[in-house]
Amino acid sequence: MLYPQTNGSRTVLDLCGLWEIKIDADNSGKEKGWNKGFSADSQIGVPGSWNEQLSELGLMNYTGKIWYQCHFKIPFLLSEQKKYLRFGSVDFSAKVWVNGTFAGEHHGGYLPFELDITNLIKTEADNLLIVCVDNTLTHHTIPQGINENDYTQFEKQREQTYPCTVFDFFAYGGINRPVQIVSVSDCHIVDIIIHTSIKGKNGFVKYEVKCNQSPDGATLKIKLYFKGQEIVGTEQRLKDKNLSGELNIPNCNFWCCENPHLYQMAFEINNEENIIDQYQMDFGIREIIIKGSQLLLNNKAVFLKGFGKHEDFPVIGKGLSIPLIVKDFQLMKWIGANSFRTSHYPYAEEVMQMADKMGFLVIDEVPAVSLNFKYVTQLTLENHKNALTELINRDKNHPSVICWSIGNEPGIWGEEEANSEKAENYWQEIRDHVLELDNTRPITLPTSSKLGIKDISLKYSDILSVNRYWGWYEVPGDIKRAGEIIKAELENIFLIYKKPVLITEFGADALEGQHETYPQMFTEEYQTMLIEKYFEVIESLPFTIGEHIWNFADFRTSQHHRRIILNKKGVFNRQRQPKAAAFAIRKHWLKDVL
Ligand code: GCB
Repeated sequence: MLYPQTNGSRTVLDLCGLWEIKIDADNSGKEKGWNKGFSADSQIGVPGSWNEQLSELGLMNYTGKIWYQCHFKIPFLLSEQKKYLRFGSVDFSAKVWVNGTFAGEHHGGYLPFELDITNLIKTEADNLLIVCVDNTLTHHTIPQGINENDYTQFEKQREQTYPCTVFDFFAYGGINRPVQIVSVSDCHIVDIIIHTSIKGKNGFVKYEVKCNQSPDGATLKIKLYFKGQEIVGTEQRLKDKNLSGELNIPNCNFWCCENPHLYQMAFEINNEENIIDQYQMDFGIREIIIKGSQLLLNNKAVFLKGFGKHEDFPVIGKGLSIPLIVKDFQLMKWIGANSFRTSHYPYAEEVMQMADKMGFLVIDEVPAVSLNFKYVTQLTLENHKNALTELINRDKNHPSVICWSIGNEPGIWGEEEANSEKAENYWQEIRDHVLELDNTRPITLPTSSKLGIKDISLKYSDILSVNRYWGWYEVPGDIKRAGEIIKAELENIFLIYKKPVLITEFGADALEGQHETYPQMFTEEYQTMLIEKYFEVIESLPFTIGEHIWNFADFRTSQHHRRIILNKKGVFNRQRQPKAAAFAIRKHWLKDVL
């Protein structure tokens, strides 16, 4: 899916701002005709989660439907064009009406979708857009939901959170990313797929352009630029709706962390003298492969230094904030990181653009977090595959994306179904699905210590990702012992699977201002010492390809006795101020340059 862009033939209209909402606690909105308009309970900022914005209305822990409405007008000049209504993400499902007529629906959060509304809008008058947002999760959704009875059934009452979630982050609801109308010519480019490879100093760019039509006499022009200079160009007849080719760039400037060179590719559909459609995109030329136990970027081994993160900030929840994205990247550069994982769901498109521009390597994760295989059905599988299709469709052209993460910690309660034949078939099918969509990037599936080295999901990973909390949940307070255990465990994992090992999570909660002279959990010193111990172990093992600390910043979770409002494993607090660990990490990761 293309990122929206305004140019000579495309216009993006922004519908963000103040919208109105009506809370549908008894699920009667449709019956009452709210799809045709309603008298509002409140205003709401879009994009932005409803929870903290409207906690005074009782929405902090609200689970269910909320109806959104806004009015918009379309410039008369665009009346001849096709119009798509595009949502960056609605968490977790949306039903949409335009001027009272049903326009479509989308299930699954954190990913964009668009609806063709050309025939539903009026160019001469006001238009009414209604969206019914539902943040309910079930056993079959991705991420999976959980209810009170499940805890009882598993005798896990002490694990129960409020609101109930199987995962350790807050399930913020709402229209969390921008809403836009993309106006394009009748004949237009629908998608572009780019695959790059390198040989010596040459870069190779394979492209595939998908159009919605192939009018007689139309051609597609492609030009490739570097720093404003045209490098190569080609023009082909648009005989078919799909067109592909390859460009060779001698003396190519490869994309890498230190020099994230970006080329621009400009596409243009022409019909005799007229330009019908245009699209321009940035991309990087690089190659990522696994060789033995190493991860090679442009034939050079890379070691991943970074974090698992979250999209989470006071008031906006999971709502898009561009300044926050900029700040987080500045902090990641400051601390010496070169990579991160989009734990546990796809992040905003602007995050991926920043990663491309700033040379970060991204493990891009689908929101299949803590799948409980007791409840997994064919429908779960379909939803999971669908989320992967949408993720890969959205992020396939980013040079920063080096790996697809197909989930996180299945079998979180150690249930036997997680290591069953059913689970094996499931992950095989998911893996095949990803490879069908993109076989140019490795696949991973971070595992937890619950099933340990016996976790069958390790079989379905090209990179063995392990989340481990020795020194925290297990052997709490004993950093020395934690170091010994993690070392032995990593050695065993490598011995069995002989694939590169990445520690995707390790860390400790730390309350800013808590100090001690001896190793005391929750102090800033304990967090620092534990992270340093893991660095020492990980970096002593030749088959490891990186260390991702959990977490970049403190983040909100559902209520549970284990959490003091936030998960405090951030090396920055929720406001992005550094804890003591941040300085120690910076000193370590930047030891060659500081
Ligand atoms: C994990 C999960 C992550 C949690 C973390 C923790 O293993 O992957 O979502 O937040 O542990 O802090 O407990």
